[in-house]
Amino acid sequence: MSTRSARAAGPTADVRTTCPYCGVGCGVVARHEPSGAVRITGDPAHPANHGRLCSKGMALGETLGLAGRLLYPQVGGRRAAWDEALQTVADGFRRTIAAHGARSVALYVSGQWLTEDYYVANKLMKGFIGSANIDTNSRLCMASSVAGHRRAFGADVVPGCYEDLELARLVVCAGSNAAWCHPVLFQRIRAAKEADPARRMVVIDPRRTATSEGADLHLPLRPGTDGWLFNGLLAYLHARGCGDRAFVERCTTGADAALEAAQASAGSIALVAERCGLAPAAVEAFYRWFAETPETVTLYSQGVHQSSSGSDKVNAIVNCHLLTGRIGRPGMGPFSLTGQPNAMGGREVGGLANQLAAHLALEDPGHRALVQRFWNAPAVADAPGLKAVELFEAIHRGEVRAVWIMATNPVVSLPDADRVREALRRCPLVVVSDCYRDTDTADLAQILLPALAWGEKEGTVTNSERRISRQRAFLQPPAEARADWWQLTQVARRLGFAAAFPYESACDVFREHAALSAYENQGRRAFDLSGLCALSPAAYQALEPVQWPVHADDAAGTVRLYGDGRFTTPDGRARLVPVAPRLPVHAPDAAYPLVLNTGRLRDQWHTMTRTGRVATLCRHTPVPYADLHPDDARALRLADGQWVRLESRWGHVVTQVRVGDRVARGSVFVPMHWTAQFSSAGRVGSLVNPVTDPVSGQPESKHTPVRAVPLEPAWQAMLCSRTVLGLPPDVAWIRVREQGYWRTLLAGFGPVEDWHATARRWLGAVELPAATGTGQDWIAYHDPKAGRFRVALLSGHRLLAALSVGAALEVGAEGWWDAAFAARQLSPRQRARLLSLGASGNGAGVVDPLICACHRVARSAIVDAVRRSGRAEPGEIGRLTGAGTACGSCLPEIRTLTAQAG
Ligand SMILES: Nc1nc2c(c(=O)[nH]1)N[C@H]1C(S)=C(S)[C@@H](COP(=O)(O)OP(=O)(O)OC[C@H]3O[C@@H](n4cnc5c(=O)[nH]c(N)nc54)[C@H](O)[C@@H]3O)O[C@H]1N2
Ligand SMILES: Nc1nc2c(c(=O)[nH]1)N[C@H]1C(S)=C(S)[C@@H](COP(=O)(O)OP(=O)(O)OC[C@H]3O[C@@H](n4cnc5c(=O)[nH]c(N)nc54)[C@H](O)[C@@H]3O)O[C@H]1N2
Ligand code: SF4
Ligand SMILES: [Mo]
Repeated sequence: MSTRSARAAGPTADVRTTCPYCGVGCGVVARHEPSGAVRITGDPAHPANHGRLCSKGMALGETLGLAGRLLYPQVGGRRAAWDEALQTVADGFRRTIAAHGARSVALYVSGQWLTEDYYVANKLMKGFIGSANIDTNSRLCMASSVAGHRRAFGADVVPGCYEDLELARLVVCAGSNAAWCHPVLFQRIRAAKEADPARRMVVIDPRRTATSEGADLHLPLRPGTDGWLFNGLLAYLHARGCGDRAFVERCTTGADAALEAAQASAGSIALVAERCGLAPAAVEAFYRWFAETPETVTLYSQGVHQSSSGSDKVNAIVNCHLLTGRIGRPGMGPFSLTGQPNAMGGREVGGLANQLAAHLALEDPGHRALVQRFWNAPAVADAPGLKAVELFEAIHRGEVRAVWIMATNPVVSLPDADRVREALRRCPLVVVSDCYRDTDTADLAQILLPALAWGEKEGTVTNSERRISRQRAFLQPPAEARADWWQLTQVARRLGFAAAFPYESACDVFREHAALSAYENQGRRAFDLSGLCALSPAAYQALEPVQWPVHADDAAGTVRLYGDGRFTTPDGRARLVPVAPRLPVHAPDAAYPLVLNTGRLRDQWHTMTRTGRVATLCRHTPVPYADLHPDDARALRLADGQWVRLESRWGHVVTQVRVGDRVARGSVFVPMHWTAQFSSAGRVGSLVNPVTDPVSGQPESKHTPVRAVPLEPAWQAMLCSRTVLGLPPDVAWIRVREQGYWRTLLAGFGPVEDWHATARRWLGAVELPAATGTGQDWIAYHDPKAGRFRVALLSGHRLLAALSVGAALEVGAEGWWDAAFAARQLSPRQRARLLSLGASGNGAGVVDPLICACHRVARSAIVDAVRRSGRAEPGEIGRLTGAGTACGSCLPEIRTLTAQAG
């Protein structure tokens, strides 16, 4: 994929860098073409992806434009010079600290940061401001793994590597939809399975997903019951004599207590099956396969972490690997998949409120003294800071009075998100650093600081297998955007800490970070970059991907840890942790009978600030939906495509319904991505309960009781327009980005007296594209008997906007609007059909989804090809349509469509 750009940084040689999305950490090559375009391809030399990219990576070239970027600092809504903005931040923080103490200020940061940004923020807060009130969106993501790893291994270590997933003969995916969330890694697993079909995959997820579709066994367990399932496995393994007694005795502690807890809670398959809502035979098959397969890897992600017992679930999984000694050796081990590109790096610098830098422990006075000496800091925070959910509570109560939010969008992503929005409205000082101007969080900032984006910034990220890779710049910084580490350094200097913040480049920061990891280490701490302390700027620039620890005497890095049975606890033994499984805190009841589960879609990244700019990525799932089981839908009198209001005790969303058996009875799934920029009430975070895990502080984002209230709109409309149009507060709307225009679906609940006047008000605000005439030309069609009103606004022969209103939604034939908006001049035929949409419309509420983003093949075309070819086989569909022949992210969906036909 390529895009035009005149921002080449320096010579136009290929630049090797790393994808800014998921924790797979794929290598990317950016090439400036003579046309001025930047071509993005996978880096064949990168060990994570060997040249492959998924649909989001392939579309990176289309995210490089400057539309919507935040390009200048702003103070109080007006443009300001950097000096003024930085001084205002520093003064605000200084005044707040003087009046209310160091704990009245906070930083809230992000696993999408580079390690260098993160290091500087953490040092400023914990070493110089002297409070640990820095937390990160990793609290919503990886905190339960961090807690689980530290309890089991004594350090936050992922022992294995990606190759283990190819060597494994059994891959267990617990609470992970890797086919969509870690697509390139999933393709590596699939390829290994295709080469040897005897390899097995088990997927543990209450939902049917693209990951579960191709699995040998799918366990659709009752939400939140993983603790019973893995405790049951531990008890089973012990009862069958599958434990590795020598390993357990020599290398672990706590096995007896863990077994006792497992037997007490999940001593029989019948009990586990009952607790988890699974068929006993399915549980037995899973246990038997695990027992008989030494080369087993258990992958886990948010279905495990985002739970009020997330840390215990992690330890329940790790216990099974410790009992069998399956850890740190080829093809075996527990494997926590990291979400964000630098979720791992953020933990290395101690970005969480209860950590210290370089995997040192905040609660350990010796570690605090070490860091204080190394930083030459006045004091190092000696108490944990506020964890994300607590932090925004403290802002709401007025205890934290100044917050600087960087590279995250908490008004969307935190639970109880309406309260988070209210907290920021009340907060005396809100500073936001972001690359984009219009985000739900930036909307509430008094000070906005423009950050460099991917392709413009320099630094490092660490992926799920501990591999450190460089992100390199290949574009000129636009306007006044600056690196996040630079912004923090400047504020630190203005707060009087110039000597400790001398950095002039990302390389300066990285070397200090590496030196701290080596400082007084002598092999005691797993996180050790002593081999990278002395990199020259040129060597840093050329740094090849490498897995930590990187010891001074072995710069090649470390593929696996703990294979020798020595762990990073004081006694060198791993700990099995007794787990007493708990159900989610809020159970469904008569008032809120459904359980809300939330998560990701294949082609969107979180709050859509980047992927939401790419029309092809928006076409995979154009409209947010609530997935409901057909039985629940029937009982609630909800039909596919109907508008629904979901309500919880914390808030509500309005969305459309998708009926199907992807979810179990009693469950509803809503994607996490939609924001106030894309919908009137689509932020699912406003529904989510703010309950957290007592050990990790991670929120229970996968489990909130809700109810579904069908909405009966008085009218529905589709509005297409070249620019974003403002809409009145009393209508529900969802905005879809299309190529060159916006498509908005609307639902209204009161009568509209005069559609002509209303249409003029809504559509009249559309901005004319340059080089269009100034005259506006309205054409309208009204059929009061049928209740249908259509209007189009043209300038000359160019279409500016169109609206179709009626009792049902009318969206138009596939591709028709794309062609109409792309035309410099509408043909007479197009013009004539503008007002007869009904004749060509499909009448459905949902636009035909794009399954293959690379070759732009819609679902209907694939279904058609399946029907025509009579051969239910993805290769054949690829030959006929091209679908699935580029990045391959859509292959799981194509397999499902062919299987349905076959
Ligand atoms: N396309 C895309 N990819 C991404 C991201 C993105 O935004 N878009 N974000 C990245 C980030 S930051 C992260 S953290 C990862 C997340 O990657 P994943 O964790 O794989 O993604 P999710 O969709 O959040 O949740 C995974 C699954 O957990 C299931 N689940 C819910 N409750 C339970 C339960 O009680 N038990 C079990 N076993 N499963 C349950 C859900 O049904 C869901 O299918 O993805 C990364 N990759
Ligand atoms: N309901 C529900 N909520 C969830 C989850 C869930 O599964 N369900 N998952 C949780 C998880 S795992 C995660 S990781 C979070 C993610 O949630 P967020 O972190 O809030 O989501 P993003 O959209 O990734 O926000 C990143 C922001 O940083 C900006 N940005 C990107 N790069 C840079 C940069 O280099 N510098 C600066 N200054 N800004 C930058 C982007 O434009 C964007 O505004 O959501 C969590 N929330
Ligand atoms: S799998 Fe996709 S999103 Fe993840 S790093 Fe690779 S290309 Fe990027
Ligand atoms: Mo995440």
